[in-house]
Amino acid sequence: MSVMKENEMESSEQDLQDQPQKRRVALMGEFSAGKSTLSNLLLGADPMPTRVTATRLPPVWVSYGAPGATLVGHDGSEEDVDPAELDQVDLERTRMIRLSMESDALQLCDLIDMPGISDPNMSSEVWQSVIGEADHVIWCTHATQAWRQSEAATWESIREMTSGRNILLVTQIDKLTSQRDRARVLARLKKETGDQFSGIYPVALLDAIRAGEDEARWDASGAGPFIEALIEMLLRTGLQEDGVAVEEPEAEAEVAISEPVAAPVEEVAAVPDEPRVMPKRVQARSGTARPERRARGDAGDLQQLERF
Ligand SMILES: Nc1nc2c(ncn2[C@@H]2O[C@H](COP(=O)(O)OP(=O)(O)O)[C@@H](O)[C@H]2O)c(=O)[nH]1
Ligand SMILES: [Mg+2]
Repeated sequence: MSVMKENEMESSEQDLQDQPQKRRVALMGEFSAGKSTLSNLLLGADPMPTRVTATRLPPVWVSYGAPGATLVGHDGSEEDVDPAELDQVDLERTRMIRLSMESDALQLCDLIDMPGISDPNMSSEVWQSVIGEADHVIWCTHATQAWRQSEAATWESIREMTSGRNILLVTQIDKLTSQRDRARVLARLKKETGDQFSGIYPVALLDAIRAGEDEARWDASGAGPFIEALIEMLLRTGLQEDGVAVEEPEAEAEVAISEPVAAPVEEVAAVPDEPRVMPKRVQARSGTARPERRARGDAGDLQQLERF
């Protein structure tokens, strides 16, 4: 079930090569909301080749390719670096770090892990220069202090720059231990953000990463509905000839809001009545081998999630 047949892999790669440009997804939010943890979940590994202890990093732009690291300066200069030295990145000079790795998710999109929005040690110019290049934003808001004033204000200032389809991820939902609190936070977020996001998804990212083969834990993490929505978002967006993402009309105007994931263990204990296939990593996969190029937005047919 988990291994892609070789011909499917080739056909899937061909589809992806046909795409003029991959979508670029920026992960944004306050410091410590869970952006880097989310990137680990999506990539199936930490994109930082070594343990980088620096807490202040410029935007980290991760693309598909042989493992490597490059520093991009504000002056446009590019310098390949030893990944082990990313710790010593000079924030004054470096506009972003570009990393490449061979992760399935990166066959679908590039990921940009952005610095925290209100980090007093980092000028917002550092990330503002990069956000304009993103097509979509996954905004990570910490469940216990969700959608602070600073988040609402920053989002207001940048959302026009995105393609219009963005996701609000309510991270660290495991820290709200009652179902009632979870429902309350989600209701407030829905009210305060209106139609500014395509969907609002509560997730426990560490649980999702640690779920392993534990299906109940994976389901309880809330990661499944979020990843499905993300893939749908990526496949739905068309590109104009100039490479600018345009939105195809939405089927439903409603903002998707996933159910608050079940709180603590006793509620999770029920055996899910679902097939033994769960999304674990984002994976490009073709349904049937067809020589001609597939229509965009043909999400269910073109890609599906599969757990390794
Ligand atoms: N309990 C819990 N902790 C989390 C979750 N996601 C991230 N964390 C922890 O929160 C801290 C900040 O996460 P990080 O991804 O570094 O945040 P970033 O600053 O937004 O990149 C780390 O210690 C993570 O392990 C979660 O869903 N639940
Ligand atoms: Mg981080």
